[in-house]
Amino acid sequence: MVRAEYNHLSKAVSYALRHAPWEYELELDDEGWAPVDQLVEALRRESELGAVTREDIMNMVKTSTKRRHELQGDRIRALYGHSLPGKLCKEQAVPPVFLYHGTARAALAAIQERGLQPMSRQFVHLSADEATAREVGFRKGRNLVLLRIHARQAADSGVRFYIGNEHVWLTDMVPAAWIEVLA
Ligand code: HQG
Repeated sequence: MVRAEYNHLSKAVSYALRHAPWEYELELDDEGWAPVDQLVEALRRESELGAVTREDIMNMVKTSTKRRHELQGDRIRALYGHSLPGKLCKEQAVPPVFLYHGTARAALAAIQERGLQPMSRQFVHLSADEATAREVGFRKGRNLVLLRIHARQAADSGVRFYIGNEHVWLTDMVPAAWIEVLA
């Protein structure tokens, strides 16, 4: 597989590990891990990627800038983004003072009323910095709103936070009281 195909591979791996492991006959444990060999076999069988190898997966994970996946020994997992039923066990962590969330301005009124909700995913996704939050928000359209989350105060009041990767934090939900509209 050539490097130009890694983006396609990353999306296929994300789909299998975040959303539909059963389509690939993959068994995830309660932290979202699956055996790499099982994933390779399943991708060969089920996707249009052709002859995916273990080395392709390892190179894709190593060179990806978004760090969507983590490899450990013979296993692999998605670090965030899951929509599977049955919430994964994530390790709780103390968040920085502020985290950020970029989203469509059209969602603002509902967010101010109900807080940030996980919607179709297991967790609400927050960004460690404003630039990342902007990128995330732009996926929802050009008219974006940037929110600053008073994460440490929220944590002190009992909201649980978890690390996705160095750019992505996860939480169960963020009450409106901890959400500040920046721009
Ligand atoms: C919005 C990508 C109305 C929320 C990204 C968001 C990220 C509400 C949308 C990762 C709401 C859910 C996740 C409420 C939240 N009322 N709308 N009460 N509460 N929302 O895609 O955070 O490229 O599930 O603002 O980079 O946009 O796939 O979440 O707009 O890290 O690796 O509901 O996915 O990563 O949208 O993105 P999403 P997200 P990958």
